[in-house]
Amino acid sequence: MPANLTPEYFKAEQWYREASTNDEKILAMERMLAVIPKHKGTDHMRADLRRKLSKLKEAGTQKSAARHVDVFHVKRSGAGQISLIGAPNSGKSSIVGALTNAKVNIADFPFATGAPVPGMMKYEDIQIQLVDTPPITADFVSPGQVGTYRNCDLIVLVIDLLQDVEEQMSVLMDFLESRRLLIDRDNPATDDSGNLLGRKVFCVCTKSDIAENSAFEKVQELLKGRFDCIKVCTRSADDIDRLGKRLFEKLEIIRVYSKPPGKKVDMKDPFTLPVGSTVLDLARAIHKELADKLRNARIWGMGVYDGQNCQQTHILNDKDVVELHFG
Ligand SMILES: Nc1nc2c(ncn2[C@@H]2O[C@H](COP(=O)(O)OP(=O)(O)OP(=O)(O)O)[C@@H](O)[C@H]2O)c(=O)[nH]1
Ligand SMILES: [Mg+2]
Repeated sequence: MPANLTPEYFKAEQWYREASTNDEKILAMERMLAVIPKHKGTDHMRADLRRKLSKLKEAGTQKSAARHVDVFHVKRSGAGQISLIGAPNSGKSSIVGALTNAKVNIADFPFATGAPVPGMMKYEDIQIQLVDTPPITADFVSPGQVGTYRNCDLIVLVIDLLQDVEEQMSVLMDFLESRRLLIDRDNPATDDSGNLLGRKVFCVCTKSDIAENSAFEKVQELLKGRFDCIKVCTRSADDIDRLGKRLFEKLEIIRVYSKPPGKKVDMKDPFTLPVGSTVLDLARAIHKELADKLRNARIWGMGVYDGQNCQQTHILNDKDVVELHFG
């Protein structure tokens, strides 16, 4: 009996083929099993997939002596990690080069970048990590590249306004969707440990200095408000400043300055926490065990009067100064 495999299945199979880590292979194979048509013609295939999946899971629990270096796993640094995705020549390296000190290769030919290149962007008093990546096309994705996106906090979709925007959007969205890198609020995909597979996405359109405005309008139309989108010229200092600020906002983090009771606040080295974090979350970030002894806090900042006494559940704002009191 024919297996009648679907395009969705083939995409999951491609995800499996290009996965370089055991965890990513497990995710892809689970997806293959979830979307494979279930009838007599696929009985053998499904049994085979289940066998391979349990082998992968077994291998995942054993400590492997021979560790291979995965160039697509970029060690996190700073207050957040942002990875770029885009077509060849779309301006990814130009963005990372303009915002960070990374030694990127900017070139007027496609496939100039062959491996991820991280760099640090200074935003006011914190550092944010940006990761330049090789391009993605309909026919080519570097093996292991999916891992770079799985590891980050925010994916920046780079769209070149001089190339066919519909084609770029379709290739990139297809990649993100089929690897479960998009957040589905109604049905959030997670791994076995409950970690979310989807990532936040922000869209940056390049070459606004020479492109027609209609290209940007087309991108907005295609996005249908799904993600925010801005257009930039990567050679304009004003645009680059504006982009840095938007990237910080899109990470959805706050900076909080801890002040020891009776002492001056150190405004140099803030803690960074997700938006929505409470006084208790801050205490946990500072010291897990001390957090149990947290009594209350005094806060200077937005929405409170200076030195206001606040409970553990009080939600902090960006740039709050917090004095924690332990009992
Ligand atoms: N006019 C103009 N040119 C740009 C802009 N951004 C990038 N470029 C040019 O576009 C070309 C490609 O830029 P890169 O940053 O190397 O593109 P990439 O996406 O890293 O390319 P790959 O590594 O091959 O995927 C270079 O010649 C850049 O100078 C822009 O905003 N305006
Ligand atoms: Mg590049």
